[in-house]
Amino acid sequence: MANETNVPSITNGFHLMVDALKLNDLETIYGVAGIPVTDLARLAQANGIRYIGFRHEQSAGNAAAIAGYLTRKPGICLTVSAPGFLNGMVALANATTNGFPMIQISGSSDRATVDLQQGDYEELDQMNAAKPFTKASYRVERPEDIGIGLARAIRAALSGRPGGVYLDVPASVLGATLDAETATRSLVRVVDAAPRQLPAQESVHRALEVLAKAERPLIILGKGAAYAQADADIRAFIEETGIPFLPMSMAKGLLPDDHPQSAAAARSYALAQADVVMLIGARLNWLLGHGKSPQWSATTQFVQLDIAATEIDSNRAIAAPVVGDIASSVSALLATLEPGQIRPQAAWLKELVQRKQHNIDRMASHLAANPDPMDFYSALGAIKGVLADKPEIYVVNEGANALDITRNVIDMRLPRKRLDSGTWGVMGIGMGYAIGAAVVSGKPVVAIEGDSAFGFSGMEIETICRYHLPIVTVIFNNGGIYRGDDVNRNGGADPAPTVLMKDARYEMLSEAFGGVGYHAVSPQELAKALDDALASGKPALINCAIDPTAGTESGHIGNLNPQSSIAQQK
Ligand code: OXT
Ligand code: ADP
Ligand code: MG
Repeated sequence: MANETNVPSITNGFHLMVDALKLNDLETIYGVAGIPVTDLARLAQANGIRYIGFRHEQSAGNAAAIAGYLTRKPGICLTVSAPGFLNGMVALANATTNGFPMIQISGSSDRATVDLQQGDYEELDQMNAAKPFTKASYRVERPEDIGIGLARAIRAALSGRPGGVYLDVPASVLGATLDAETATRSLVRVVDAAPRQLPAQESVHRALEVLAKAERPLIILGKGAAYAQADADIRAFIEETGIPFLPMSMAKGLLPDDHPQSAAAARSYALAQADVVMLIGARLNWLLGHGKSPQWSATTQFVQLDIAATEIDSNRAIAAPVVGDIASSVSALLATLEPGQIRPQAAWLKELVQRKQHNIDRMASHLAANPDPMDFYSALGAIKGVLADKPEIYVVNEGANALDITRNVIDMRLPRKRLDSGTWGVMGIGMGYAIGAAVVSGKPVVAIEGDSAFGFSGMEIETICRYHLPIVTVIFNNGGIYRGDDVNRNGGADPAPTVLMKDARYEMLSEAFGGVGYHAVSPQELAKALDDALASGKPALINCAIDPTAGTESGHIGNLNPQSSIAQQK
């Protein structure tokens, strides 16, 4: 547009990027400022985008990723070049692995110098470095391509199976000027970034026919089902068919954990004995033993609902694939289902109830024991009591024992409230996920962290305090990775590889930044601290002293941990 003196008004890449983000309703950036994106962060903030500044790009990326999962809009992470880019990459790769929509935008150094490897400041061919870890990796080389570049990134992140996308923006492009009219015309508002994908009707009939023949059917709900936000239809299908369901960890709460059809407390029995299993947004990966022996029967038949056609037959033959988006697929199944068409055998339901009761009794006795020092169960019993009437609270969770035992003890009653280590079993998501969840929802978050797990993102306590976020971090301090009692096998003074500082006063970290710190050595102290912290709505950290001998090596996945004969002899 021409101004009054008829000189075209000028804009630049910084402004265009901000305009492009706003045009697509991307209202929050999670990042770390520095050359060449400092002014981008400033300008975004000045123009009404919320900018959350982190201490490390990995946490910024994790916050963006979980924001993407919760909102179904790509979370935006902003980083500087080479090392900042790489720090964010772990989160971007993790987002891709988990199917969370996220876009990492990184500034980059001078193209000509980088490509001739002439040693630029923070030199790296970032676009190509990102390719193996992302759904898509693009570079914008001209300011007038910022709009289309962001549009491509949004569509790639959201359509089909969601994932992480990298968008490279060289410093020269950010600073480059162009006339405002060309700039405005270059912007793209993405229409229907994740179009519905209707399943073929014959696939719906086939799935129902396979389920109708089942005597011992089981539905497994994964985080794809949670992401789909088709909560009411999924529940209706499960309740109308009467099929027992097993939630994967981030699908807990899609139906409440205390729902009578939940088979969570009879997990291995349900997997081994089911004759037809319907996977809804869950991959047959390591978390499900690849669908193979010894966890599974060789004769089990599968129905699988997934948006990614290539997921079908990934590990086992799938008798009835339903390829489509879960909301459309479940709605088609419900519309096609005839009354009484699917009926699990009464004996199957009875067996599951008995199995569940056995494990529930075992859990109850763990929870009733009140050892001194606290073990994971007694600490979690206290937390369970406090959270019982607060289903809206997000639970972020990582660690080994701290992860596995929390998953089983803390019931979830609302969808998408449990956020955890996910498909990679990764440590380091804790504070980033907690911040992302608090920022997008404004709701309180309780992050239940192993002491090792916490260390990967612990400095973000400062970020939590700086933004006054309602996050209570609970550290299960057993003085180590898995346990705190291992010994140096050469008898020297150095601690063993898995040992951390036993009496670390993590609560002082919170106090250092103006948050509240608590040190809890009994379930009563823990419950009171958590109650008080949640009531205050302020950032807090509760350091829980856990018996260093309470955990097991690798938590519930010790079977995946190769052990050397040398270690066993000692
Ligand atoms: O089937 P059965 O009959 O056995 O019954 C099951 C359920 O039905 C039953 N159950 C219940 N009973 C009663 N009531 C209720 N409500 C109930 N609910 C369930 O309980 C049993 C067991 O249930 P579960 O656990 O679901 O069943 P199972 O068969 O074990 O499930 C298999 C899995 C695989 C699905 C499940 O175990 C699972 O989801 N596991 C996830 C495991 C995982 O991801 N672990 C994290 C990685 S471990 C390791 O890699 C770590 N590292 C290395 C590292 C990583 N990861 N990342 C990076 C970047 N660097 C390094 C590190 C450093 S962990 C770690 C730190 C550890 O130290 P911390 O200090 O942080 O933590 P602590 O261990 O606390 O010290
Ligand atoms: P979990 O770890 O909970 O078992 P996974 O991450 O392994 O879950 O699997 C999630 C699956 O859900 C992926 O295969 C992904 O393609 C699929 N998915 C994600 N979103 C949708 C959707 N909206 N519709 C259909 N499938 C989806
Ligand atoms: Mg520990």
